[in-house]
Amino acid sequence: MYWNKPVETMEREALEKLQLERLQHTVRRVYQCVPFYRERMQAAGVEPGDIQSLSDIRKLPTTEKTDLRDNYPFGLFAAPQEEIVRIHASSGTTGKPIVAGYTAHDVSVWSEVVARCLGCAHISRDDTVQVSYGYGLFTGGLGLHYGVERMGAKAVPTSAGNTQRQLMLMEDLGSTAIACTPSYALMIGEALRDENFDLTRLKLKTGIFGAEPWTEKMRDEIQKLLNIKALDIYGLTETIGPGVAMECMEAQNGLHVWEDHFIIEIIDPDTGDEVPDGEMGELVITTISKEGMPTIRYRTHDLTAIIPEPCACGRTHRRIQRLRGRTDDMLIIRGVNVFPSQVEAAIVGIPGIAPRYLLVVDRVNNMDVLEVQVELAPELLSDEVRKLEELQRQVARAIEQVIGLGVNLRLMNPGSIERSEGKSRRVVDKRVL
Ligand code: DLL
Repeated sequence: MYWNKPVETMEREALEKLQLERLQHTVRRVYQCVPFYRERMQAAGVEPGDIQSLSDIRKLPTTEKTDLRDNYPFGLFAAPQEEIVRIHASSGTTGKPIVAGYTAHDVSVWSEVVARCLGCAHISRDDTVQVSYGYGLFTGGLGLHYGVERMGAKAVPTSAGNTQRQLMLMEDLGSTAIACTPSYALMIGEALRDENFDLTRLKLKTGIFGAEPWTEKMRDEIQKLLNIKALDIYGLTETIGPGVAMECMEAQNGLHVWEDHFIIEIIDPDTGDEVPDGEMGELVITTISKEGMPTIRYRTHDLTAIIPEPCACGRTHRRIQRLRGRTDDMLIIRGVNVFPSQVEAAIVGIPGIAPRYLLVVDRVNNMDVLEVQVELAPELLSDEVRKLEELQRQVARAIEQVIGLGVNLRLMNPGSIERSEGKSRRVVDKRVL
């Protein structure tokens, strides 16, 4: 189901022509309006007129989160303040957040791309979408909300939190879809399971989950607990918010990037060189239709790969693989790279274990130690020491096999790892380097 079929199925050649026009326009705009970009481009010896083809994008300097921090709050805005109608913010690298500004046109583009994402999830005007992402400076709530309204479906702006109330409204209002973080979806699913809730009382059929990394195993778990189809949505404040890319129902494999608004590159995070299609690297995004705060070659620190093959759904916009983690949440423990999502993949599905975990990294006698805390599932709580010891060994082995590193495993009582209604905290790094 397409929201905007002509654009979503556009011939590649026409799409690339449009991309180039919009790229040239955006580069001229930031060169004229944003001293930061002009200075960076001058330092790199490049002018707007040098962008003659899409591959010329590589002549442009990249941008980092620290550039947003250094130009806090409005330094990267490319539209006059009186044209800005919305501000959002997200956590920065220090105490101050990073800020994004939107013109009315930007809000409209954003609603359009989110409406396309909803179409990917087969949501239509007949649907009631419970928006359980946080409303506020975070882009999740309002981003989804505007997309739902643009489509003409019904938005229920519950925001995150108060799970019992979410469930009551879900049943009473007949929500057919929910949009929230995958970890909150799990929390809701667990609440349903714990109450032996009869799922036939709900009309829920689809979930639109993103804002944090998750895994296929977690998808299976959520789909089972809520009896829905769970789809992945991606985006970041710096480039617009949710709606940069979305999985389609047909393939449930990779996220279509709306390439008429965003140009993507995948680079080697160490060298900055482009990597071939299909290879994992860091996603770099250039916004080509934003006015308020365009971002040029923004280094997301998100790891993914381009899926070059056409998709069964007929959309021509290329897909990226499910986001694998961030280059900067990667832990280096005794020289080994460890991703929290690897631990998750190892533990989800082990009988007796809940999909809740926390990595605690410390340095003892100059040696990195990794403690993994994992929650026992409520139904399998056994006080038989022998059984628990066996389970502990089994879980530790499963993790060690995936990450290639010995771990101290702590089985935790059900419910004892901090719950989150937004993004979960998966790592506590106590090392002082
Ligand atoms: O999380 C925007 C968003 C809201 C996306 C709702 C999807 C749904 P930020 O707070 O700026 O924006 O965080 C952006 O979150 O660089 C990724 O590291 C991570 N992220 C977002 N979506 C996904 C996803 C929103 N589907 C950062 N899978 C990004 C993995 C994701 N990571």
